[in-house]
Amino acid sequence: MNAPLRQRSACPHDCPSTCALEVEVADGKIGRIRGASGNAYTAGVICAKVARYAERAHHPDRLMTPLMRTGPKGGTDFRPIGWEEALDRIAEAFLAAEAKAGAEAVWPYHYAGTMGLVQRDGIHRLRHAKGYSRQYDTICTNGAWTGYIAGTGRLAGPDPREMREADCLVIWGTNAVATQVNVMTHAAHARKTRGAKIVVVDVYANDTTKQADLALILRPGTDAALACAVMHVAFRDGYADRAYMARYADDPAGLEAHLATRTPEWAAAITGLSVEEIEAFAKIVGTTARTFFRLGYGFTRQRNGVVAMHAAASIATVLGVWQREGGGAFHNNGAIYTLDKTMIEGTDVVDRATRRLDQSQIGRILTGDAEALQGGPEVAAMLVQNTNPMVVAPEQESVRRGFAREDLFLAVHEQVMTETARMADIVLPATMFTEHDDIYKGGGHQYILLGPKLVDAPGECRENDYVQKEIARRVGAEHPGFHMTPREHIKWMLDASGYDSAALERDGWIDCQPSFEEAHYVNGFAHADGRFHFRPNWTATPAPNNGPMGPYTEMPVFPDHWDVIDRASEDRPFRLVTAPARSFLNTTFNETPGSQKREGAPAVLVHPEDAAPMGIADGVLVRLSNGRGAVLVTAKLFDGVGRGTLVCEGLYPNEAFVDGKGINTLTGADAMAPYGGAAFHDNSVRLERAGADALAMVAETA
Ligand SMILES: Nc1nc2c(c(=O)[nH]1)N[C@H]1C(S)=C(S)[C@@H](COP(=O)(O)OP(=O)(O)OC[C@H]3O[C@@H](n4cnc5c(=O)[nH]c(N)nc54)[C@H](O)[C@@H]3O)O[C@H]1N2
Ligand SMILES: Nc1nc2c(c(=O)[nH]1)N[C@H]1C(S)=C(S)[C@@H](COP(=O)(O)OP(=O)(O)OC[C@H]3O[C@@H](n4cnc5c(=O)[nH]c(N)nc54)[C@H](O)[C@@H]3O)O[C@H]1N2
Ligand code: SF4
Ligand SMILES: [Mo]
Repeated sequence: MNAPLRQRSACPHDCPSTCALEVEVADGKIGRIRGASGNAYTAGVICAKVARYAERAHHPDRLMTPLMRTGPKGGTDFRPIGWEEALDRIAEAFLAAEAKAGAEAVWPYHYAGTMGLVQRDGIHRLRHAKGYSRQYDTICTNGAWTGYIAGTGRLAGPDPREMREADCLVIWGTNAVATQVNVMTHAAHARKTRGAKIVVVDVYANDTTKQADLALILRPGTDAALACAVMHVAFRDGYADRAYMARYADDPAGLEAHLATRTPEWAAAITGLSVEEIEAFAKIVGTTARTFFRLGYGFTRQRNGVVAMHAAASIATVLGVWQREGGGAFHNNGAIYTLDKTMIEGTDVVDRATRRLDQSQIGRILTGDAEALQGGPEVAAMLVQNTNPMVVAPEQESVRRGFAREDLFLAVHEQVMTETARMADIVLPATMFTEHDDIYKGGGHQYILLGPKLVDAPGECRENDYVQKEIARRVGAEHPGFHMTPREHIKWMLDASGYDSAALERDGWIDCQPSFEEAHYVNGFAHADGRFHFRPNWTATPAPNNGPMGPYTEMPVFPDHWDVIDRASEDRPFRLVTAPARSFLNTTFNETPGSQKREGAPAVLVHPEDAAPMGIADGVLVRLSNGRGAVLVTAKLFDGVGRGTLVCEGLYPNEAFVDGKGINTLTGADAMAPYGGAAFHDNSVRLERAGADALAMVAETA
């Protein structure tokens, strides 16, 4: 074997860190992967699951040839077919669906299995060129982005590398150790070099709270109450920067008056925190000039999550910390790149009158819900790339029924045989990131990165771009973008957007960090009036929108506890959070031995004092249920969850559960106000010991 070469790449996965990588390559195969030390955000550190990527790339169960289903949907009976036949069959089904009910009967469905702009977003070109149904992306970012933009006017903030220069870092609603490890690299640096304090706000003790000087474990969906109390104390105790607000905020006097009754006592009753904890938090952030709020997604996956994000970001404005290096509130840098995606996405041929179906409501859509279908035809044919909705989408009972429809034609392009692929009529084998060319941009940092093809694809695996183009050719979709290679797409986009494509080839990344003044809103916030909005015009937020939707007319005027969460009740006394697992990335890595070993079997964390009166011991099988369905899972007693809170980490395969029903059986697809989004961590449930029938089922499978 030849000595491995270290090649530059970028992590393709759906993670705010978008790490710059060095990949060992020898004899046409990838080996160990490391973080690029020359990249100032990655700083040589990556997560364990990607470090051992070779496990995934060389997995014996990787899909290697196109397959056609020969047995019932959801089963394991498939036979290999050639690419030509597979693509012909897909095109035939798409043309038939179009002939029968119009192009909107075809719904290309995708998400972020790869975040590469060419391989992920090229599916839009096919969609727009044909007038197929559009997709409204609601499964992940909507709530968080809308809440942040409502305040600042723009999805961008202080240079995330400034976390190193902070004296207090507030990690709010993100389990960064698990979901974006690089935040912790910079936090640890600030602690070591400056003695920075780390505060973590979450609903249970996890690997990130372990790193905290102050860990605030609150009730799910109550973050805005905490934020209000912190701002109340800031006004009360003189931490509020009135001069800053006079220059940079819309209505500080109105906010102060509104907060008069939002005392720590008031917030303690809502959040379950003690008054002392709230006072201590307010004092730390109020007396530390360089306080950096790193706001995550987790706390926005609540029905009031948009309001919570806006409330948390508002603290930075009340304190005036935006002005300083190492200060401000950061969530995501999506707005800094302004890339021209005309050729990749075919944005020049999009017809905005074409319906835009809500990604999270795929269950309702596939089961014929008229409202979800927006009055249009039934979905009759789909191409799925980069996503595993049979596990990740809410309201699984209807998702399963929808995918089981005999009259639905489904093509799934995948790297492994997911539960979604098993529902397909045609399965196509996909390349992994080291096997194709692509370009990436960081959400949690400020780089554009190149991920070049490093090795040949195994078997007959082909890239997304190929599938998009070959279907396009067969269904008569026209666009110049179909005649460009991925490399040509990358160059065209960079040239059209004013970036130096040669520099990207040479250096592997481009640092796109805006100036300090712009990133810290020194010349004003991004709203027309140049001010941070404490009282947002919720339905004018420049977020991508289908809306407004959800109970948006009832949104509070100022930051407040908005009680629209799925409240605990006598019938459903527990609040279930479906937090991420450290060694899976959504369902990606479900199949790799290293991740399987670390995560074991699904379990629900229950506070011992909640469990005891119900006779629930550690390791017993319990039943979680609500109006949407029921899940059987093992209880794990843990005093790091609050009373009344349950946490089920991870997106395990459904089949990892005793009766094959995964955690998203319990989550809802109703749209969060004002622009939609799925509230994955916002579920009231009933908890009980599993009945005799369930235990018999376990005995049978044992
Ligand atoms: N290892 C790993 N990494 C991942 C992922 C993964 O599944 N596994 N997923 C990737 C994806 S797609 C995304 S979008 C990001 C998301 O990454 P994050 O921004 O970290 O968001 P979440 O993973 O949804 O949840 C983070 C934390 O929010 C907490 N939380 C839930 N409800 C509340 C609440 O009401 N208040 C507060 N304060 N906290 C709450 C959860 O307990 C959890 O610890 O991570 C990415 N990275
Ligand atoms: N209960 C609960 N559910 C959740 C969440 C939660 O916190 N709790 N989080 C939600 C969030 S934030 C998100 S973003 C969604 C994510 O949900 P998904 O986007 O469905 O994420 P994955 O499950 O990782 O599935 C991605 C799939 O893409 C495939 N893939 C990767 N690269 C390529 C490629 O180049 N080509 C092709 N064709 N396929 C590829 C992978 O093999 C994998 O099966 O899940 C959501 N679901
Ligand atoms: S931390 Fe995130 S971006 Fe970095 S290697 Fe792991 S999954 Fe990829
Ligand atoms: Mo996500």
